[in-house]
Amino acid sequence: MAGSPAIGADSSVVFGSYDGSVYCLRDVQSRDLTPPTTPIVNVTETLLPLDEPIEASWSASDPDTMVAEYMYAVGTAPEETDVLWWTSAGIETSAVIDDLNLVSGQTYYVLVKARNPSRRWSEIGVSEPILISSAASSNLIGDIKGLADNEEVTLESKVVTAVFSDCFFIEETNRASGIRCVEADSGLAAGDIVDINGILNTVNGEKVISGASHTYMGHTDVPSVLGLCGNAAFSNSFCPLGLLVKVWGKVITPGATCCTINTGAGGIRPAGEAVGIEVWADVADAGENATIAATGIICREVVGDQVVTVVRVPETGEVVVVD
Ligand SMILES: [Ca+2]
Repeated sequence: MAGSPAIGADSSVVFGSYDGSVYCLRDVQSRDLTPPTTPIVNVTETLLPLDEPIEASWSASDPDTMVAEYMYAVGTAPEETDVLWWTSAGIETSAVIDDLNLVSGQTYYVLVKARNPSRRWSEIGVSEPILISSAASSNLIGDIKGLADNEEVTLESKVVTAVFSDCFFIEETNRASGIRCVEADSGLAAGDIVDINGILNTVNGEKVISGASHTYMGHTDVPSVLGLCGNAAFSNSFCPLGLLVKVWGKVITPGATCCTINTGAGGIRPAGEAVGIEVWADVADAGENATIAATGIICREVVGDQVVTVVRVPETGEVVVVD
């Protein structure tokens, strides 16, 4: 013989001959011409937080022989292997599939096929769709505000800082970040602790949770008011929108329920934004050039056809004429 014989699939013996041919000897009776059953594929979670591995398990059988190997793959459709190409699991019937570049909001499928000792491959079994959610991956308002619009988001144990008829605002107790929850007539009060679910959106340049629903969890103190001076209200590096703040400024345009103040930031903002900050409150006492201190939520609102930065003063807030 020209070379050592090799043991092939289904116990065949393969060897080369000096006549140039390759011979394969096999017990014809042992050949299993029918493939294993199509694997049943299960995943532990169909709504999976971003950065968590996919945990899948499967089963198949071959009534004539046995399953000699499983392979699994991951794709963005039941027939795709575009995320993870076929990977051998040996005869293991589960895997923790890690290090995939999964994208929140995208749906993925785990595909599994089985072969018997005669190298007959089964049909491909496909899992339920797995939706990747970013919601549970962070409970920080600042992280949530960094997500793309239209994501479903969930936040737990946040403190309500102000309540209005059309919405309310929640904040971290360390005042790092706050956000508007668009739910009318919530019945909540400042200091309530809530869990929130809704859809992240950008409205007037402000990240908000639209279609918000809340679960009341308890009551605590409202976080201390954050003082915002001058340009801080328009900061690019720190987003104050949604926080309970105190601003000081000189009244430029007086009014009964709304006045515009110059906080010292000065000038007309780029992109045609209005000068200064509007204060929405009972400000009838604040005449032109009076200096006021207003405590409320800093946010964005449309006034006329212009988006302006507003401090909305809730009933629990206040406006003080300083000078
Ligand atoms: Ca078979």
